[in-house]
Amino acid sequence: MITHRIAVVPGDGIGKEVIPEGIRVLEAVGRRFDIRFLWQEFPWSCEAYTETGRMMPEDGLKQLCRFDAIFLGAVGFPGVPDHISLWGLLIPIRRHMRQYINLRPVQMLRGMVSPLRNRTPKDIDFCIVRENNEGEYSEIGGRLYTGTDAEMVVQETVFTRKGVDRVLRYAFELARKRKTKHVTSATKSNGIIHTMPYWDERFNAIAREYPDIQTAQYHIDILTSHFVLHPDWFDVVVGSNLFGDILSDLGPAVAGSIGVAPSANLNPTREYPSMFEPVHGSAPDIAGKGIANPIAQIWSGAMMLEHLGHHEAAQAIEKTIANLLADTDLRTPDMGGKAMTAELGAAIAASV
Ligand code: GGG
Repeated sequence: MITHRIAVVPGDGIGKEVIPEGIRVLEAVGRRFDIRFLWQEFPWSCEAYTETGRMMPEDGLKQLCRFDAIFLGAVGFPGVPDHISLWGLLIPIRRHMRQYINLRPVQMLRGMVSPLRNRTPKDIDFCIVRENNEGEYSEIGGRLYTGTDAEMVVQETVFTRKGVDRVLRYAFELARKRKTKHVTSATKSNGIIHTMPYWDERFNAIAREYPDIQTAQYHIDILTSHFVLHPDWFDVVVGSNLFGDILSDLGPAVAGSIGVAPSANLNPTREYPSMFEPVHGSAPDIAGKGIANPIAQIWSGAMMLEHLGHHEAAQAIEKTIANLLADTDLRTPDMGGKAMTAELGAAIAASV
């Protein structure tokens, strides 16, 4: 029996509703595969911010470093500005723990209904590799002449060679393990004059190290339309922090629901714990109703198991999700059904 210490941060909104289902399924698969979890929950959230003025305590990052992995729900709630909640919790964790890869699989599973006409599961199966530590998500910048007619604001994008090369290499290595062996780069080097031509330059340099991998490069504007019109063109898609974030909401929407989309914030060196969270946010509009789709959280749990070295257990969860969608009509409302969050979680836990 192997034991893993997992930090749990349910966060806000539906994060608090889907996390228990993720844990329920991981406990069930743990019983089958002899894996024990020691969960420790941290109530860091917008509610905590309202009470204490902080999303997490001053030593929060230090506390998290003691764990094997972090299992996170969602961050953000009306009443606390989104930049406060994100920069008070999610982004410091990603950066401090050097989780420089955000891996976001996009898959239309059998039984899912795409909003695109005539698309089937064989058409939509790709991975988005999002740069997760730098790029457009940067603290560099500021305001001048606040509150006057001369008010101005500057926000700097930061691309380092180390940061760009490592995410590109990760994408190419991932493509080597996949069927099509193809990497698409998201760029905007026609409009963004310094950082994006640099991204292209590094993409071309790294691509030369991988002659066995085919490549494509698209400006982000036309790439969004290709996602809708030709989702079957994609295998691995690599993008900067902002582009990767946008594409990884669009991809799952095209596949049928953002409610199933998982993600892994990975520290490939394993110097710090990695963090696993659904792509979706806290969804305040449906929070408290018990109808959120728990699949993204449960699938993120499978990605956590994979990272912790439990390939078979991870596969068991993924297969159970796939079978549930293919063989039953148990669906939460985002997928056109009437099932509750806990019903879906219980069904997956029971058959895993
Ligand atoms: N599941 C995590 C979450 O709450 N995501 C919402 C969000 O806006 N994230 C921003 C980001 O991933 O950069």
